[in-house]
Amino acid sequence: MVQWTDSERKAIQAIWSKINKDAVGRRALARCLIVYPWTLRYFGSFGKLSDPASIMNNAKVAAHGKVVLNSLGLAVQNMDDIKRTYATLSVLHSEKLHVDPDNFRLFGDCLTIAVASHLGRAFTADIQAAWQKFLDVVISALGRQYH
Ligand code: HNI
Repeated sequence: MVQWTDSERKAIQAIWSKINKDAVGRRALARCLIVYPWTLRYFGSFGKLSDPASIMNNAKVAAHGKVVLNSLGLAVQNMDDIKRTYATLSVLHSEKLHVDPDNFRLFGDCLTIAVASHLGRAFTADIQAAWQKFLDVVISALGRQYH
């Protein structure tokens, strides 16, 4: 099981309480779709995503970014059991959505950039260290049911 220090727990809770989840979710997902365009293939039902502006302004991207951030909120609330928190979601991404798990890391990088630009100077290196550890655990849990 992953061990968390008190300061790591505090850092994750602090990040979570400070960010605007809807804005960060939308920006992170939009950035992922723009920077790594092969990820667009999973969102064929989202309508027009043909250029950066339409991706940024797509209401379904915004709604889905919110869904993903709400889901990450569950991990924040269950830091000691992230693996089980994401067991069903991992099966869904693997068996139904057929999302290549490498994309979780790419999305994670976009999320870190969105969080960093939202928090500015408050996103210090030690806060980032805790955040990266948290993301690693999330990404590993989401990839667990792949075989
Ligand atoms: Ni993901 C649906 C959570 C990364 C493609 N995804 C979901 C849902 C949640 C979720 C929650 C809704 C499930 C349901 O309806 O029961 N996704 C997460 C999380 C991460 C993540 C927490 C990473 C931190 N998903 C990704 C990535 C991709 C992705 C990186 C593809 C590049 N996800 C999808 C697709 C759907 C989806 C596609 C279905 C969307 C829809 O509405 O049709």
